[in-house]
Amino acid sequence: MMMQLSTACALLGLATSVFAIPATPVAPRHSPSSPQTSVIAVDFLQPWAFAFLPDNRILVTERNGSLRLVNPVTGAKGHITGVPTVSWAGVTIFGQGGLGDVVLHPKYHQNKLVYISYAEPGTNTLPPDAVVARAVVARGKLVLNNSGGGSLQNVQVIWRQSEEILGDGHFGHRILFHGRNDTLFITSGDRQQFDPAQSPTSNLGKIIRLHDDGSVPSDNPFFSSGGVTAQIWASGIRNPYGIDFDQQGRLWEIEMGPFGGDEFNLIQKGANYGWPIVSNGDHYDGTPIPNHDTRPEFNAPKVWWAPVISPAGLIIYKGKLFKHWKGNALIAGLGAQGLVRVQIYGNNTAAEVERIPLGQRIRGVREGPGGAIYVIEDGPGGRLLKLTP
Ligand SMILES: *[C@@H]1O[C@H](CO)[C@@H](O)[C@H](O)[C@H]1NC(C)=O
Ligand SMILES: *[C@@H]1O[C@H](CO)[C@@H](O)[C@H](O)[C@H]1NC(C)=O
Ligand SMILES: *[C@@H]1O[C@H](CO)[C@@H](O)[C@H](O)[C@H]1NC(C)=O
Ligand SMILES: *[C@@H]1O[C@H](CO)[C@@H](O)[C@H](O)[C@H]1NC(C)=O
Ligand SMILES: [Ca+2]
Repeated sequence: MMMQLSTACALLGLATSVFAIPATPVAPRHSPSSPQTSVIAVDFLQPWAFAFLPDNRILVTERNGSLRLVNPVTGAKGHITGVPTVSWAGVTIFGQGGLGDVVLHPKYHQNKLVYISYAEPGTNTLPPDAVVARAVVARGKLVLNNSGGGSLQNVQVIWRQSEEILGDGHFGHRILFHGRNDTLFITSGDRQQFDPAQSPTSNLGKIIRLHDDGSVPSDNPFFSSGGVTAQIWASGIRNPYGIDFDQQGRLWEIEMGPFGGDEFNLIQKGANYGWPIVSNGDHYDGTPIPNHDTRPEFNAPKVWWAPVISPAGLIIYKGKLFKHWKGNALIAGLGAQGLVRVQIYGNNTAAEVERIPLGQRIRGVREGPGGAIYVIEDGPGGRLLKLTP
């Protein structure tokens, strides 16, 4: 209305001030694609993941092995001690590893169990100073004190990647509990080794499913094979940084592709997603990789990106606050520097519908209390932000 008025005034060559301005202010309108951003806490050291406690405080992981406890009202950041020593290459934008995900057990209110993933230092020390590591998942009991800190106690590793590897790439290591029961999904990256993603005797390059204590559920697709094969839920996975269920119970995953070919996959029990035999991207040295459509026996991504978005986190939004986003995938993008919103249609189709720019590499995304969306920025000095419509 103001725009029309001033435009009319300009056209007529009149000063706006000669007109009475309506007393009722016009409410600012925010399209769903430009959410309000508020800063919850600042200055994390390469944060990677976060999880909400029932009292709305927030656990945040920092790559060097620090687990922080954030008071969302004051922004204060306490320390949670008891995280085992992690393998971390130091502050770099592109180095991977260190402390990774943090997730509460579905029955946290009874058992206070918190699950973390991290790169565990290896035992092979040649060459000297090399990073030799494997991804692991551990759980411990969270004991909080009255001064904004606490400790993880009786920490036990419940799962390990089957090989320790020289280098700090492609750990994956996101953790997701099935909402209604105590099974646990772990994304296990290929550690830049390619072929293990197709090997049934390696748990690299796989989606893993376990009970909450690390034992293997008897209804896993390859349970009767035993060993690490029994842990496998899906294979042919590259560098998976996000996993979530939708409200129909379908399991979705995102993974970083090579040069081109980031993927949004519908994960099905026992299926093979083709890495490294097929990909819609190419190797970094330019060597082509056959596209997904050349090998229909491998499940193709529902959405893929070239140029890449560098997907680093995923939720399927289930809240009511962002009315039009329910059931959408929200993907944290490092390269995309914001959120990528994907709409899922029916059983078999999905498409990107918009990008929400946030001006920084975004490492993680979670739905918080009341349906607000929280994101965490990558890198030294990363901030935890809250988005509302
Ligand atoms: C991580 O780095 C921060 C900042 O230098 C330091 O305060 C903290 O103690 C470090 N954590 C670990 C586990 O080394
Ligand atoms: C609370 O826990 C933190 C982290 O373990 C510790 O630094 C702090 O001293 C503890 N406070 C009290 C009062 O025990
Ligand atoms: C537990 O999760 C698995 C995998 O999604 C499912 O097959 C099973 O029915 C679930 N059980 C319950 C009780 O929800
Ligand atoms: C989607 O899949 C479900 C379960 O397999 C099936 O019952 C339903 O008919 C499918 N819907 C469409 C639109 O294909
Ligand atoms: Ca694939």
